[in-house]
Amino acid sequence: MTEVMQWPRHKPFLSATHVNKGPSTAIPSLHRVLHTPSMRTAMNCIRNRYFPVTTNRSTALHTLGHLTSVSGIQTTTYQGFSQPAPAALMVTVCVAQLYSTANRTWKNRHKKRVYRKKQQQSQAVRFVTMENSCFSYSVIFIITLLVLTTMALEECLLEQLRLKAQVRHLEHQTKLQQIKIENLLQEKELQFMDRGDEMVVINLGEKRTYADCGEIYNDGNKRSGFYKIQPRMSNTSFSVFCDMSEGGGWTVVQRRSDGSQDFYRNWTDYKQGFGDFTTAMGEYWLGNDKLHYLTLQDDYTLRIDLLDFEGQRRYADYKSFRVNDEESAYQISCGDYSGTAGDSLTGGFNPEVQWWANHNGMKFSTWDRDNDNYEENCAVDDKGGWWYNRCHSTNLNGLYYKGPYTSNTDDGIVWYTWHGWWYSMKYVAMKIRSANFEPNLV
Ligand SMILES: [Ca+2]
Repeated sequence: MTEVMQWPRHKPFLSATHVNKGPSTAIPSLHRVLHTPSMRTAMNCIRNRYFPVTTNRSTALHTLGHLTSVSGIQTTTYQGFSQPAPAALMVTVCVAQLYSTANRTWKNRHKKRVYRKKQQQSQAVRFVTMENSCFSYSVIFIITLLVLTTMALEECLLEQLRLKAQVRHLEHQTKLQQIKIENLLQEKELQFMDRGDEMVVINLGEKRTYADCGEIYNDGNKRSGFYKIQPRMSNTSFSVFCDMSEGGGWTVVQRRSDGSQDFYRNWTDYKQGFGDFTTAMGEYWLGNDKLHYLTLQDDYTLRIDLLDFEGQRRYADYKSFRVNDEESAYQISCGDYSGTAGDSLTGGFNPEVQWWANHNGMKFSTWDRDNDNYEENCAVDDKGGWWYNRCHSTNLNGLYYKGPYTSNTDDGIVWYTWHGWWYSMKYVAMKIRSANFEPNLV
């Protein structure tokens, strides 16, 4: 009996489950339907022969047409079939259905892959977008930062300019105030000189001994005038003019103001001191012994005030001023210069002239005691008592001329670095104050 193949019509070739699970599950299902060995052989043959790489339905249908035309295969391969051509057609349809299903599954998978790829691309795009956003935000942030920094710098520059302008304004104000102070001081000096005849002896009694005018000032006595002082090494007290201006506490050791006193004197006069110790502008020399006792007790600063006949004032300061004792012929020593009149006392204005113009380290000379470096007697030539060298660049105890003068020698009241040798000062005061002096302003 020839076996006739009956197709199980109550079942579809492929269930939805098989379709969902793809070709790998669909193929065994087909095998269950076509379970005979001969059918399996025939199917394998057809699949290997005609569908090695078939991927779509149109190719399968094309193959179907081809198969129906090759009945030779059907008669040789499917010998058990009574109607070989329809059997081959059924197998072909079955296979075509199988590959169509597989193709759909593949397409679904392909769609999924495409979808996933799109999703990945979309994610990539999102990532790129995010990256771009981050970059944009960074650029905006940097630009904002730069703008803010620039603004801050501009503000700084403006502030700097404003402060500079303020400083210039303050400097200008300070200069104006300094000029005002100088004018006031000059007025005060002129007023002071106008009352030159006034008696200004101030008696503080015997309750306390003062070593110098600084102590008197800091004891509450702020008025300039003659006071009694007694340096610590001195056996006696004496009267001296205390200049309480320019910070106060200045002990005046020499003064020239009007030429009323004779300064061409001997050694003893200069040793003991001479002149007017009562009137406000009295001329005097305090005395070399007193100078020695005063400068022995502390580190003193010497200030020399100068006034010319044009009303101009200048000064010269010397640190560490000291006068030795009589055995050393009242040898002078002084330190660094500062001031506006130039350094005439130590010849610092020209190193080449120091060998003869420097008074620092010189002994005191008078017409009757020659201690200078000159072959003759400078005190005689220049009509004063002084720390002559060979002979001088300042001669503050010289003759009182009224400004420019002519003479055989430079014997006027000379301060070379201001007016040269041929000009005599209107007013001179040599005054000293302790370098440690601190004014008590109460
Ligand atoms: Ca000499």
